[in-house]
Amino acid sequence: MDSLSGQIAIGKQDGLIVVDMQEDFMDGGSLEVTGSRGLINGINGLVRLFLQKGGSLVFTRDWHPENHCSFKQEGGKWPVHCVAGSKGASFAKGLLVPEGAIKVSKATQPDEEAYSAFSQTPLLELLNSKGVKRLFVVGVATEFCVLETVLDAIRLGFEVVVIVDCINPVNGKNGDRALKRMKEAGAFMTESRQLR
Ligand code: VGL
Ligand code: ZN
Repeated sequence: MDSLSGQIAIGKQDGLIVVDMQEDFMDGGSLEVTGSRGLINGINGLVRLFLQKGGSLVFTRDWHPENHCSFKQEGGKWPVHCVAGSKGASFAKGLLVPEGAIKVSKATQPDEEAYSAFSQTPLLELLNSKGVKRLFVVGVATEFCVLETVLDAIRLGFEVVVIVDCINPVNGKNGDRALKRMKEAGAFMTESRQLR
C-alpha cells in the first residue's frame, strides 16, 4: 500500500465501510455519541470519492429487536436504540447513501450482542464477490462497532485503514485505547484529506 504518511489513491479493489451512522447514535439520539453529526459532511465526501473511483460502499446498521439483550430492561448496558424499522434506526439525516451501496443489518437476534459488521451477516461474501481487498472504516462508535469490525476485517485478511477524523467514541479514553488496539492488530491510520 501507499505510504500512509502520504496520499492514498482509491480504486476498484477498495471498500468504504460506514459503520452505524444512524439517528439514535447522532447528537440528540437515544444512545448519542456526542459530536457524531459532525462526521456526516466528511463521510459524504468519502462516499462521493468512492463512487467516482469505482470503489465499493458498505453501510452498516445496528438493527435490534425490541427485546434485544443489550438493552437495560433486558439486563444489558444500553438504553433502547436502533430498534429495527424505527426512526432512530434510520440512517442519519443528511448522510449520502447511494443506490447500489451494500447495506448490512447486524445484531438482529434477541439473545446475541454483535458489534462486528461481519458477525452473522453476508458482508464477507459480498466484499469477496466485488473483489474488495482493502477496507477503509469510518463511523461510530470507535470502541464498539468500529473496533470489532476492524479487528474482524484484519483477521479475515483485509488490509484495513481507519480514517481517524471520521470516527467518534462514546468515551474519549476508551476510544484512544481502541485506536491503540487496532494499530497493534495491524490497522493503518490516516485522515480523510489523504484520500484521492
Ligand atoms: C454500538 C453500542 C451499542 C455501536 C451498537 O454501533 O458501536 N454501540 N450498539
Ligand atoms: Zn446496539
